[in-house]
Amino acid sequence: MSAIEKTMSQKSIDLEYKYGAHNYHPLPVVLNRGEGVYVWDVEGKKYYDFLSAYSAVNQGHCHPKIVAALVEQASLLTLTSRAFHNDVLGAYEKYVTTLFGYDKILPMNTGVEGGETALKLCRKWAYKVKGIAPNKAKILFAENNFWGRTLAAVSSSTDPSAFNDYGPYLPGFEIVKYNDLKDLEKALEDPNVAGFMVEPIQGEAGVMVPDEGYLKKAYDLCKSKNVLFIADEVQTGISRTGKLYCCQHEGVKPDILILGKALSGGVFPVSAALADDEIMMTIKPGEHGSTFGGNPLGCRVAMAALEVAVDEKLADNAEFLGNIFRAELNKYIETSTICSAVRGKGLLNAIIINDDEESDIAWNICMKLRDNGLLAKPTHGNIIRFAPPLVMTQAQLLDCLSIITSTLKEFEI
Ligand code: IF1
Repeated sequence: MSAIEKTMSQKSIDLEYKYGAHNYHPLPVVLNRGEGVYVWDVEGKKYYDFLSAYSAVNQGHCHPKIVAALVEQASLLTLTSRAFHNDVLGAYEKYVTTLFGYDKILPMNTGVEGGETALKLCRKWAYKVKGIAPNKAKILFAENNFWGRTLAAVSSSTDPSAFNDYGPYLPGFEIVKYNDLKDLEKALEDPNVAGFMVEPIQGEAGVMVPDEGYLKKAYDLCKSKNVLFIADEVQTGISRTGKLYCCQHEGVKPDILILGKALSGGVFPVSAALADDEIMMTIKPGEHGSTFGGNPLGCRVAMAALEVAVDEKLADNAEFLGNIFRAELNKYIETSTICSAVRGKGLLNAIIINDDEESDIAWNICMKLRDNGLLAKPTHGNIIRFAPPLVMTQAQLLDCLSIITSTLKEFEI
C-alpha cells in the first residue's frame, strides 16, 4: 500500500512496529477516544469496548467524575514521594480501608506490584509471626494463575509462554490444582507453607469459575493450618463480578486482598495490598515501597473511581446484566455448531469456541466483531473474554448480544 493510500490507523501501526518492542499482537484497530462503553478509532468508527482494558475501565472510559479528580489534583500536586507526607494519602487510606474492611493498606501502582507486595508481606509474616525458619517459607499458587510479568510472577507461572527463557526462577513457590481442595489440603501439610495466593476467578486462564464453595473451603483449609489466604482481585475486584470484590460472593475476607486496574477506573496506575495489623505491621519503615506508591494524584483518582463504583451501584448492574448475557448466549449455544459454552460471573464472562487452542477461529471471530462494531480479544486460542464497562445499560447489552450472535452465525458450519 503506498504512503498516500495508507490509512491513519496503518500509519500508527507501522510506527509501533518500527519503533516499539514486539511484545504484543494487538487486534488491528487504532483508538483515539473513549467515552463510557464506547471507543472510537482514528477513522472515526465507533465500537463497544467489550474488554475494558482487561477490567481496568469498569467505570467506563473517561468517566467525568474521575477525570475531574485527575485534572483538579494534577494542577495542585502530583507526586511528593513518601519521603514527605501529602494531604491526600491519609484520607485515601481511611476511605479504602473502611470500604473494604481492613486495618491498613499498602499503596502501590501496578497490579503485579500489588501481588509482589502481598508476597513480601506473607514472607515477613511467615518469619516474624508464624515462626517459619529463615528463607524456608513456601507460597502456594494455583495452576494456570496469572498475576503479572515480573520475575516473581513468572516464577509462579505454569504457562511456558510466560516463563520460558526467564530463568533462574524465584524459589519457594509451589503449584496446586485450581478448584481442587484435595490438592490444596495435601500441599498444606507442609509446615513451611505461609500463604496461598489465588484468583477467585482465573481471568487469563479463560474465565475459570471455581465450584460454588471452593473459595470458602480453601480459606478454611488455610486457616486450619495457619496459612494466609491471599486473593488476587486485580481483575475480579471493583464490582466486576457482581460484588465489590469477588470473594464476597462466599463471605470470604482474604488475609491479604490485592487490588489494581479498576481501582483507578483505568485513568492512572493505582494498586494496593490490604491487610489487618498482624500482617501489615510486619513491614517496618524502609522495608518496602515505591516512588509513585501513594502519590496524591493516584489517590484522588482512586477515591473518585471507588465512589463511582459505589454510587452508581456498578456491582448490582454487573450482576443483573451478567445474568442476561449468559442466559441469552446459552440460548444461542443450544443450536451453535462452534460455540460450546459461556461462563463467568457478573460482567466477567467468556465463550468457548469448540476448537483446538491452535485454531485461529477465535481470532477471526474477534476480527469480524471489530468490523461489526464490538471489540473483544481471545485469551488462550479458543476462548473469547467478554468484559464490557459496568456502566452499560440493558439496551446497550442487548445491542451487543445481537452483534455477538449475528457475528458468530457467520462462522457456523
Ligand atoms: C498483560 C493477561 C489479563 C491480572 C491479575 C495481576 C495482574 C493482572 C488477575 C497484573 C494483569 C493484564 C496484564 C496484561 C493483560 C492482562 C491480562 F492477559 F495478561 F492475563 F487481564 F488477563 N492479577 N492482567 O489479570 O496487573 O501489573 O498488569 O497492572 O500483561 O498483557 P498489572
